[in-house]
Amino acid sequence: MKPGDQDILIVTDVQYDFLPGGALAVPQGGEVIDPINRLAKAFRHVVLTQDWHPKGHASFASNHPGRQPFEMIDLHYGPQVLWPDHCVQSTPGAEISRELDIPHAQLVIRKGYNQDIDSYSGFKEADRQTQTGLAGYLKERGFRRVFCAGLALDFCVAWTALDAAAAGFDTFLIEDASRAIDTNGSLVRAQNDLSAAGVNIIGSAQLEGA
Ligand code: VGL
Ligand code: ZN
Repeated sequence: MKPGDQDILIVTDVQYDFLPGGALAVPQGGEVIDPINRLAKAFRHVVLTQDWHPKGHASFASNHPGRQPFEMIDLHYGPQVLWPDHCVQSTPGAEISRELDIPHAQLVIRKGYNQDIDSYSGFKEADRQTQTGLAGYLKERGFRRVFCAGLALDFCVAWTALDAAAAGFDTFLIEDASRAIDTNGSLVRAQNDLSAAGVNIIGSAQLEGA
């Protein structure tokens, strides 16, 4: 496949808190940077997402007395994994890695900024109602195919890909340019959901120029 003008690469959450030493470090998370930099050169069109929570966000275990990170809780919109505090607005951990070499990225979509709603997906928040506006942006610009990579494969990359497919885009997840958290079966669940939704799992070698 050769990326063209109707194709967009969405690079998800390559932020210090998800990288080695970060508050919610994804195992081998740093290994996505080289493949993503290579991929990005093959795409004329790239957007980035940035997890961007207010202090005391509803998804933080620290906000729920007696609860621990990686436990489940019920929030007003349904079940929610509790996380260590991460990607707090304007903190160093929320910064996008300076090792990403994508000067031509066209948009950074911030998500998870509503105090009471998490947002794994770059398209729709965890209440499954609130839109970020990304689908409208991509449609208005005439994109047809969406290619997803980044952190974490089983949360923000998977949910972004699932919502891209649901919004009608032909959707691809680039496996070697993504890494998973894999907590309580989340990776297998994500893989099942992705295949049920018709998301194509590919390797970056299948993309010409990457
Ligand atoms: C993410 C958990 C919480 C992600 C973000 O980027 O996959 N995971 N917030
Ligand atoms: Zn988050």
